[in-house]
Amino acid sequence: MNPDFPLWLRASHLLNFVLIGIVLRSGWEIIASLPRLWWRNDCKPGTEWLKFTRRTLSTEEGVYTSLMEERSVSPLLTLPGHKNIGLGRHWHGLGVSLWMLNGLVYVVLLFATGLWRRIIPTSWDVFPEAFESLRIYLGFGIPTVEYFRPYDALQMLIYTGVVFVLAPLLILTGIAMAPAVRSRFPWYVKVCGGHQGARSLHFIGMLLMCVFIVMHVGLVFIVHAEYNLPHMLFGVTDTAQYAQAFTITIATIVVVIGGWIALSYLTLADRARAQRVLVALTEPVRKLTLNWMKPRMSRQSTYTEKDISEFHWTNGLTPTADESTEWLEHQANGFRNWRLELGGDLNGETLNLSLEDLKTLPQTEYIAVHSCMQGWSATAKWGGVRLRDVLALLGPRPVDAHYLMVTSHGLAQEMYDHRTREPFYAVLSLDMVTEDDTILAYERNDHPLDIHLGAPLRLRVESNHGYKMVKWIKSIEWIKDYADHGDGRGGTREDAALQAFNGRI
Ligand SMILES: Nc1nc2c(c(=O)[nH]1)N[C@H]1C(S)=C(S)[C@@H](COP(=O)(O)O)O[C@H]1N2
Ligand SMILES: [Mo]
Repeated sequence: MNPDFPLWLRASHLLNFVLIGIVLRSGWEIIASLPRLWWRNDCKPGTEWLKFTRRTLSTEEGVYTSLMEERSVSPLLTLPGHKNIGLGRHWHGLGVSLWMLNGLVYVVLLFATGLWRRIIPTSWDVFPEAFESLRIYLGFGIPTVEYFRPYDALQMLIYTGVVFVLAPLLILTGIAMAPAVRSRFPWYVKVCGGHQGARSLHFIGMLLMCVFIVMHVGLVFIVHAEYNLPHMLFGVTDTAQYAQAFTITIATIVVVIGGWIALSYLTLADRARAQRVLVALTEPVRKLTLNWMKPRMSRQSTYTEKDISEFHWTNGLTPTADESTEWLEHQANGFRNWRLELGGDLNGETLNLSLEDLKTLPQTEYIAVHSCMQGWSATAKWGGVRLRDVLALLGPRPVDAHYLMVTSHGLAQEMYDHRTREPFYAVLSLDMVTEDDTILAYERNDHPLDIHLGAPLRLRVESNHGYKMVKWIKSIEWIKDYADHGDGRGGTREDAALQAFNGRI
């Protein structure tokens, strides 16, 4: 007998269950890193439409950092749990990639086998019929088994909605939050309601998906389970196999949930290993999708003065006396004696450039959206000099120079292994170094850079999240390989297992 539910359908259904758990749990880790949701792009505290924190924040810029907002969630709930947004993001990337691949295979086979006719309604009758089912459910009744062929009208509508509307909505709004996408296709992010619109819609989509999952799983056990479960497990309706199907279903659910939780603890047991493995697994996907997206100057005309935010979040606080007396002296002096140390050992010589020196180079200015990987965003006008123009002062790039390292006067907010705090740094690939919108900014919104935003000079890399954009720059050096610096992962945030080198997502 030909099963109603072929093996591929049952397999992809099971895989979907495993993967959606990874996607949801890692998504919750990400939202826990900044449990506030906005529609407005400037993310001003107090303008959230939803928040999962009681703390009220002042609207004075630069007195707290977004990292302080990160919440620790139990590993039983999120992946991996305990304030690990970076690893959560890696899991999200891996989970989503596999989930989309599985979904693609499912949809292709659905059409190839003609089974799409069972879930996509082809007649308007589906609406009155679905309404009738709904009426029965609302009266705490259950439509008789003849309604299900194998799905009833209400199921068809909901499955079609989940597969062809909700899932694409989640995918499209997820993509809109990648800075690589924003700097290449800014109009697309605007269509999604900006970074915060996309983020909020993504969140609402997630909620709808959760409601669907709870109802779907619940109803499988309530509505004609003696038909459903054997169908789902063995592909045929054989009510004699109900007990067996029931046992296997419950056991599978328990094993999968146990597996999700085990992934959390496995990840937390060795975070550096987890980062290594996850980055290696997701690298091909990033190469295929994001890395070819070269930023386009068109972005500069996409945002106008009107878009400039009232409020700009801060990450990393102004250096204090225990961090850098040197920077404090420069600040007291109006940065007259401040010098950018440009070059590094690999270059042989080091140039010491004053702000005035930098200002003699061609100036560039644009309006761009800043996004922090934690989720907030802000639009500002940045003015400064292109990084590539500054590097040109050094002459040709040393042959061994494959990366550029930018180091701050300020220290990392905290070290992931609680050792003494070290200077904040970031490493850029040659691609990023040469992009039009990779600049050393000395102005924001036509004013000299504010103290908390990195005065006198900060990096802007518009094709990436904020964690690359070193503030209070001290030095810029050519280096051979980032493996030889810090913990060898390409920056303070990467070292803390927060990001993949050049994640751009
Ligand atoms: N020196 C230093 N630079 C830094 C950081 C930091 O902690 N220290 N945080 C980075 C991160 S994660 C972000 S999102 C941006 C925030 O920039 P803003 O404070 O100007 O908004 O700064 C980046 N540059
Ligand atoms: Mo950030």
